[in-house]
Amino acid sequence: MNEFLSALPKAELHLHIEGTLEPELMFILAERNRIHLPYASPDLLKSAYDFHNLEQFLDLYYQGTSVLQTANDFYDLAMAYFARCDVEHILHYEVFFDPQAHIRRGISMDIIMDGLTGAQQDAWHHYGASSGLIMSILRDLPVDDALETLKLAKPWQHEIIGIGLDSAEKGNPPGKFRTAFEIADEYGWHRVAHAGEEGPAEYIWEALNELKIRRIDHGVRCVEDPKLVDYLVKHQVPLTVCPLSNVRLGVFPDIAQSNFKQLLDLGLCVTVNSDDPAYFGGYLTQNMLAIQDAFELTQPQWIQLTHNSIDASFAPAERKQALK
Ligand code: ES4
Ligand code: ZN
Repeated sequence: MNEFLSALPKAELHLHIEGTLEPELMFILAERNRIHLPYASPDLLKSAYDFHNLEQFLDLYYQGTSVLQTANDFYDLAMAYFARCDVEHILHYEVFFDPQAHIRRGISMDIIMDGLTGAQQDAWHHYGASSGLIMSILRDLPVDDALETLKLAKPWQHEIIGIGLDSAEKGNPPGKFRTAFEIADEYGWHRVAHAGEEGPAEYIWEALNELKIRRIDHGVRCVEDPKLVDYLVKHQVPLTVCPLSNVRLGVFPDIAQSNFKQLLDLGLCVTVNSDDPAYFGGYLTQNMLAIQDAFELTQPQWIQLTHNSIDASFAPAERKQALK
């Protein structure tokens, strides 16, 4: 089964590029940019990853971004993940990036986009992998900050495929960003949002109704509202579920006690993803293996799950066909 899962052609739809920053690369970039890290080695840094919920994790995650200074840094960050995808037979990826986390440190949109789009082009040429960039809005910052970021992204309108909504969910309901999502719609972007990770099922409704999203990131708390489950099943709204993330952030005590199997059995359009693999203990295949350990799915179920990811992607129809 391990070999079967490794060899399956895969797509990944919920991945924060800043969350792929491995301690080793963080040290290399820190040295290159003469930035002091308060740890003596990558191993000591990793052992300081002591978080138990989303807020604690996000503090470390934003701290880690300080080493990303030049377009070359963003290129190296993305290329390390893309190379990893090649090894794992991940042939299509839709990657979140958090411009606000960089702009507030004085890094321009051009630096970020030059690096990321350069890596995308090379991934296509070297690995034959297709990809898209989803600009994610930090929901714990003011709406005006989001609107300003959208203005800065306008020159890159055609290099970006979608808008997302991430960061601290509780107390930051999706509806607050309605205008931002309307502008993204005018840019021709797809719309997704983190909802129902730590926040209630109500936030999923709000993201669907007010932000007009097409795909829900996480969404695992949908089971708390049977009417919502009915709606999601009926319309086959995809959920980008991140099993190891959910355990590391305390959404579930462990994979076996997560509701992954329940979501599948309810007939929801589930996809498996890695979220922030450098922090949560595994890339996509590792997430699939963890699910397999806990729930012993069949090969047809896994084929269905990988097809769900391909179908739920924003790749053109011909590309989806080629991926299956
Ligand atoms: C995130 Cl797991 C998660 N949730 C919300 N925002 C995020 N940003 C990066 N990882
Ligand atoms: Zn996420």
